[in-house]
Amino acid sequence: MSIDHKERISVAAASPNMGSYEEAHASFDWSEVEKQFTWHETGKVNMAFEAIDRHLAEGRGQKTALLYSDPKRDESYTFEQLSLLSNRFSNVLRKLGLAKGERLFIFMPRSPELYVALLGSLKLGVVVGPLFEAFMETAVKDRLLDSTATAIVTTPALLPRIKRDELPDLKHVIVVSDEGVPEGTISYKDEMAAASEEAQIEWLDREDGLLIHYTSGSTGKPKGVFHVQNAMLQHYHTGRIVLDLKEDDVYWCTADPGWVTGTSYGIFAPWLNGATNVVRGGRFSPQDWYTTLQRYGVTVWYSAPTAFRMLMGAGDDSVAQYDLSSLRHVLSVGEPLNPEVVRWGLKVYGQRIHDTWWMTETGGQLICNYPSMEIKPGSMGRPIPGVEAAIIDDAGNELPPYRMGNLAVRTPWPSMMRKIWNNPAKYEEYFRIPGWYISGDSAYRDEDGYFWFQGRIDDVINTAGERVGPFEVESKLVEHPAVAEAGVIGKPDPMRGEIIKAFISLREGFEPSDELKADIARFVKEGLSAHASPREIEFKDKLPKTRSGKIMRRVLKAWELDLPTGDLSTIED
Ligand code: 6R9
Repeated sequence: MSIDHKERISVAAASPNMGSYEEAHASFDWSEVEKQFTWHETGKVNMAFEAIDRHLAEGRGQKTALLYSDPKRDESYTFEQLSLLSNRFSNVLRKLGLAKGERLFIFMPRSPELYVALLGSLKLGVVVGPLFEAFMETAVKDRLLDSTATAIVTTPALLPRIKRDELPDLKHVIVVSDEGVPEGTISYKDEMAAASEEAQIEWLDREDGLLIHYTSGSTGKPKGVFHVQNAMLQHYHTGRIVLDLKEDDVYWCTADPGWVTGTSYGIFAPWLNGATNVVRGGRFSPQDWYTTLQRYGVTVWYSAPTAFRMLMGAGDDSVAQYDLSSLRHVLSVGEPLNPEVVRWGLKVYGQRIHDTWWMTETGGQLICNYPSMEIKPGSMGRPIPGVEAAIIDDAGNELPPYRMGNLAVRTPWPSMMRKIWNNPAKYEEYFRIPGWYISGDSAYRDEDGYFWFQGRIDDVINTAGERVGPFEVESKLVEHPAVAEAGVIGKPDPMRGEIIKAFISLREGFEPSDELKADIARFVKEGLSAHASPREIEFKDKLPKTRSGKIMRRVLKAWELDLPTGDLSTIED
């Protein structure tokens, strides 16, 4: 059985920060969360201060804030050290003449300098645009041009991808390097050495800018999703009740800051809650990740379905060699979490994997599974206290349980995007039904208020009059012993409207064959339903994925139908 609405994974014995879900909802008030921050008294705020400097005054200055390692470096930083380093960086920018509201991009692989530069920029009220290191020339140019960025922090290896003569607004190129830096660029190392450790923090309004995260749409150029300081309410609150962070936690979010998960939950949520934050650079491998978990004694681990599926594919033996007994809370985001993965996590880690749903546009988690809640494998959980979600039709009517429709969220919530840079029309589209944010995801709700993701609205398949979510077919497919990953699309068909086509990558040790295709199709037919069984199967070595690990179904569809693929800047390879 792939999705079983009756299946429950009960609550583990522990004392989570949030007790009963129902009680937390009934008594919730955002104004209580606000009391955590300085603006409560002063009316002014600064994310970098709240995430880092505040801990110095509260006796956590000597506590480890950042545990950084990659195959070449191995370092640790206290909250005080991060405070002083980010002070220095804010002075570097001040000297260059940068001011509140200007856009600075960070284009480099994970390193302590990335985090220092980000925090230092925020101290000055500069709006940060994080970029994946994998971006090529055009992707970098599009984003810098659209946002008229004036500064960028990068490394010598990535420098050639910044076409300065095509970027009239870009004045400052700061290069992080142990060696000298090219003429016309600014040396991070030299400027940091010369800068003072004391800095003037720019006190901001709650609606002042924080980040601009570019995210790709299916058509057109990427959208600059603009977030403000006020988002810290959501980051702090969800860090407490969803990540369940406590004073002694060693927390590891595996996401890169180029993806919103790597900022909201790789930087802000853990540090606003005073946790020790692990950052591991370099490439993914099961051995490397398990070593990281073991070595630091990670207690709370936030990752993505694509990673869990790869770890599952590496086999249970690869887990057994490590001592992962420090783990007490595991979470996932980015794609639907297949029930099979949840069951596997319970078996090999002895942990429930908690799915969380949210988007770049929402700035923070909205629908989640909590430590205090029963998990229904395949469901993304229930709205966080302070947020209302619903399934509505295109006219805005709420739909009854188990009816598939638009996943919508009641506006506003603290970390909601405040604009799409340069594109007010695009922004308005999300709010076309009064009172609601329309996510673009399709889902249904059950009688207990749990939400079940089906696919992006555009991905839902209509075959012989039945609406089929690609996720339930993919979840069945990955239960087949030969299947590593699966992406399912609807392919136009004169008879049936659409037929289901599955793209499949195989696990180690399996070879493509017609017999295997037939066996997989039969497996879905017998385990799920005849109409959901793929009529076509194509084997691929790899499926197209985004940098954040999402299977790009629109690309599969474009390949299949010979259509333009749209923006590919976030594709993995
Ligand atoms: C944080 C992030 C957003 C889209 C979202 C949905 C998919 C994210 C999910 C999930 C099913 C989950 N998504 N979490 N689908 N279950 N728990 O991922 O932001 O990169 O903007 O993507 O990702 O389709 O609309 P972003």
